[in-house]
Amino acid sequence: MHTSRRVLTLDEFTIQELRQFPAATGELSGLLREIGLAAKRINVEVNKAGLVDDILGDAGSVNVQGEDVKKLDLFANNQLISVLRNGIYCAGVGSEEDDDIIVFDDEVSNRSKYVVLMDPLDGSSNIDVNTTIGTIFTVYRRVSPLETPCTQKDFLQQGVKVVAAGYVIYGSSTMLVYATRRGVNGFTLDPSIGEFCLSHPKMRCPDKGKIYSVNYGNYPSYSQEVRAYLDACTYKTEENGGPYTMRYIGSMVGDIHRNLIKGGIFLYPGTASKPRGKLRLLYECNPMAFIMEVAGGMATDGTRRILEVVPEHLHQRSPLFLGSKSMMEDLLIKPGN
Ligand code: P6P
Repeated sequence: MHTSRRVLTLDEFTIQELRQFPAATGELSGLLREIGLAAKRINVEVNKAGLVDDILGDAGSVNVQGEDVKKLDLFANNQLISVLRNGIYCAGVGSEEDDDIIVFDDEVSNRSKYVVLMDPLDGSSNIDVNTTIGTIFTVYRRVSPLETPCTQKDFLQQGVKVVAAGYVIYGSSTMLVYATRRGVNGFTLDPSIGEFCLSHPKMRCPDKGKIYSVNYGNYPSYSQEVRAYLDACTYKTEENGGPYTMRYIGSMVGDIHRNLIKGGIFLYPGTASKPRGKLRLLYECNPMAFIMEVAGGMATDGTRRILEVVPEHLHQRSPLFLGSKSMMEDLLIKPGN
């Protein structure tokens, strides 16, 4: 089928955005294109994971989170680090897969004004069962002086300082979704030309929704307030805005992407044994919260805006509640979630 609509590629879109700001240096656009390149390489391996015996399964190591590292985790991590290190727009990386920040510390990288935080392959426990997984990235402007190596402080910034954040979702199609303060835009990978093409311009999260996403297996260990909210969702009827639908695939990129498009709320609350929950603030909660807020939604840790949390260390965790504004406001009126 011939499509008459001229579809912008990611490169064309970032350059078009750049032309809106003649004073811009083009570094952020270039950084986003580099991330897109790494995503295309990761996509090739993700799409054939079941066919290539040396890419499925555990890598035989455990990451800083105490989770079994999958071979695809390492491949994705290495691809992103390699592209960003060999590029000219990034001074260093903080990754879920590495205990400490990775400082590129060469003459060109030290002149770069951005650093990147990432979860190279989120939801990797789903790889072996062919369920949607994702890459999550966050871009910050450095606070350390240019011409010097980046430092820990460049990464331990509040989410309100995020310059750009996005994810790649490896699902029925592969999409790259990213947000700057100008908006959220989604690009679908067209395998016939090997380019991400603008398919979801100016994405907005519907103010209302009927989807709630949570791991009910942890229900007994949630706070009374969270349980009350989940009970309210479960027993919604047509008379009070329901009925709601519970959808949870155990891969936050997939769950949040669906709720971003259809409207809904995603919850990963803390529990009695893990009050800070499971998800990591800097490279999971903050990027998804930034995207959701730019799209008109809300994101909290149950008591305050996620983007205002002051990070203390690279891998700290946080409870996460985010999604449609009206659903979040229903949740927020419950004190101390
Ligand atoms: P649980 C995947 O491991 C992940 O980090 C997120 O993608 C996902 O939302 C969450 O953990 C699922 O955790 O405890 O419900 O299996």
